[in-house]
Amino acid sequence: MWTPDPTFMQAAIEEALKGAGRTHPNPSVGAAVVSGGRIVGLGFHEGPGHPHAEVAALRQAGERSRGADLYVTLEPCCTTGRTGPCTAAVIAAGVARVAAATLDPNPNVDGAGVRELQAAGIPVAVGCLAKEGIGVDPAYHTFYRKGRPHVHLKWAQTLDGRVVLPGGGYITGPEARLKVHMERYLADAILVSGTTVAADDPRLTVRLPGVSKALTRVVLDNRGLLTGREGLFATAPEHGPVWVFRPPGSPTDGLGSRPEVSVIEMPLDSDGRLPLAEVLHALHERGIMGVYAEAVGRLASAFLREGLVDRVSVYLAPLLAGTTPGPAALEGHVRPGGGARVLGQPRWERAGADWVVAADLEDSCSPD
Ligand code: AOF
Ligand code: ZN
Repeated sequence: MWTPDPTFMQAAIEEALKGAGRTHPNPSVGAAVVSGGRIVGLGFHEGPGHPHAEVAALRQAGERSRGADLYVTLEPCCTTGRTGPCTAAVIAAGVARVAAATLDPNPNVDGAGVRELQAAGIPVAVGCLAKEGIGVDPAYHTFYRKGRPHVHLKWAQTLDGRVVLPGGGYITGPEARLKVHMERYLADAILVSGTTVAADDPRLTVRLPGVSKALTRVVLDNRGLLTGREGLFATAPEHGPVWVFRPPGSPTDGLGSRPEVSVIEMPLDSDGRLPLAEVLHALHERGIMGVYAEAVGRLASAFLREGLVDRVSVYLAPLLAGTTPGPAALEGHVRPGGGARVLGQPRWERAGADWVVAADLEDSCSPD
């Protein structure tokens, strides 16, 4: 074991973030090659089929890789997928030592990459800025470590906790809405309730200047309300598929005739709700790693109560709504036996006139 310098791992983390949101199903990874106390190569993974971060950084460093330290946000892979194993590239480049922020939770790697490097006589330190390393791509880690997708629960509310304005319309301003689109971009799927689709008719697309991304749109249609004529269906397939979860024998049909629309039938639980753990299991099986759940009321509370939320972002607008027709931000217990939930280490951030409070919940993926 050797003691890596967190400054260089931080540089690798910043490099990794350049690929965030576009590497699925691969992780976002960054690497820095350090020689003589300074960075001589940087690289990040741009997505499936592109070189891995280590290979990109070693290429940039060239001959200076020999005898250098390699900092990487994820354990180097030892497998051949769309590209060759990084371990072989690291050994061939003559790297002296390797620092990885975390192990690669992919069961094909998960420590085997470290062992391979060690067997070649390269000291490997794992755990430098581990929490931050996981934070580069929390969805990837949650997907493998918890066997379900990472769930980022988001809602926007007035200062009096209302999520619908008396006259309708957006609660937050344009800066906050831009941030929501950036958060959608980082996910693989957006999840909403059928009630939200019926009430707001949202498109659930990523709308960022110069950027497009097809996301899976997941609708939990407990009551079988959707008809297929909602705006959401008109945007498919360019904006991604639509997956509708609903109980068997729903009152409306006609959703299943288009290739981009899938209906996943699931019996309701004893409370008349779609079982969320099973929904997430179905998403996991279909390869969804990160879910952006735009939910309020009973659905948002149920996600919290069942311990299925990894990150929560509350968008807080300086408005007072008074009596409104919609639900409160949360309805129902947020812990199994009732009681409040404390959001540890909340991050408060301004977005125009609004505030965004974000926190990672304590039952989310812990460092290796
Ligand atoms: C790394 N560095 O930058 C990435 C890694 O199909 P491939 O060849 O791209 O391999 C994909 C797997 O490689 C992926 O499932 C994960 O285990 C690892 N990703 N590993 O050393 C990288 N992106
Ligand atoms: Zn690799």
